[in-house]
Amino acid sequence: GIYSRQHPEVEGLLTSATSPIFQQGNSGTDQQSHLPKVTPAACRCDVKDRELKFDIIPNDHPYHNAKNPRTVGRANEKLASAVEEVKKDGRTCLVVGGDHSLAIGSISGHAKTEPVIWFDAHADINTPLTSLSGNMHGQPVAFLLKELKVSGVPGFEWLKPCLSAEDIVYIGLRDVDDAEHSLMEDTFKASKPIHLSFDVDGLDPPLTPATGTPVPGGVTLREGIYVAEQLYKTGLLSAVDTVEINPRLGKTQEEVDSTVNTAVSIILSGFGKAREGSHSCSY
Ligand code: 6HN
Ligand code: MN
Ligand code: MN
Ligand code: MN
Repeated sequence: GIYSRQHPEVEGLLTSATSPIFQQGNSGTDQQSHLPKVTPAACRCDVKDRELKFDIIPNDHPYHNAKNPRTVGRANEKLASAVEEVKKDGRTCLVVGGDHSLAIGSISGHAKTEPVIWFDAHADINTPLTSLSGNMHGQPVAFLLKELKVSGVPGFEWLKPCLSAEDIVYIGLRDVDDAEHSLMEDTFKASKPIHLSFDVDGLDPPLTPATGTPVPGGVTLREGIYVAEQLYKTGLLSAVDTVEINPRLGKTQEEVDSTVNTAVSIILSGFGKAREGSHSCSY
């Protein structure tokens, strides 16, 4: 049965209840946390709780466009050691936080950190020089990347960037600043040819009814097209499979047509069809 496997031992680090600096947007307000407690019964895991407390450093003046650098930097230093301890213990580490700037400490403390899946509407790759908001939650990826060489930020003397651009996969991006876009184009220069093996059953079943092993809860057409468009834009897409399209399994002509049309739209996007209209430059 699905419960027969070993359930992980988890250590939960709660960073936000008493840590205003890790609340959404480093607002500095002292709200109470309403986060539910992770209980062993809820997930059948052996859960060990730990709460981290952080100091607010007075007179924490901005460093270029990085707000509260010393407070955020030292809090992350503490978080990094805590995560390191959890991993030394062989447990799975769950950090429950507020502000995404905590990823600097969490990812650095987790020594084996590649690959990182950054699931976010935002790229969080602003540097203290490019950020328009000054918010640290828009900058953690830049602090972590070796390529971007962010240095000299007070509070972050301890930090050694531990990620390479090839170690990060972004999912969900839909609000990227202009400066972030340029940073990403310069940084994420993939160099190897890419092979896309696209099984249409990765999409949500109503999109491709004429396929053999549909599974509910798939990717939307918009998301699928986006993936294909982005791969095209890398200029490195050198082979594409589109598979599991089986017209014989369509119950009506309409089901066959919609399956084929979906596959065709994915293929077209992978080969350069842009929804905003085709033009000569790729951006
Ligand atoms: N997040 N790009 C914007 C900024 O302020 O740098 C938004 C960042 C959002 C950060 O995902 O928590
Ligand atoms: Mn945030
Ligand atoms: Mn984020
Ligand atoms: Mn975000």
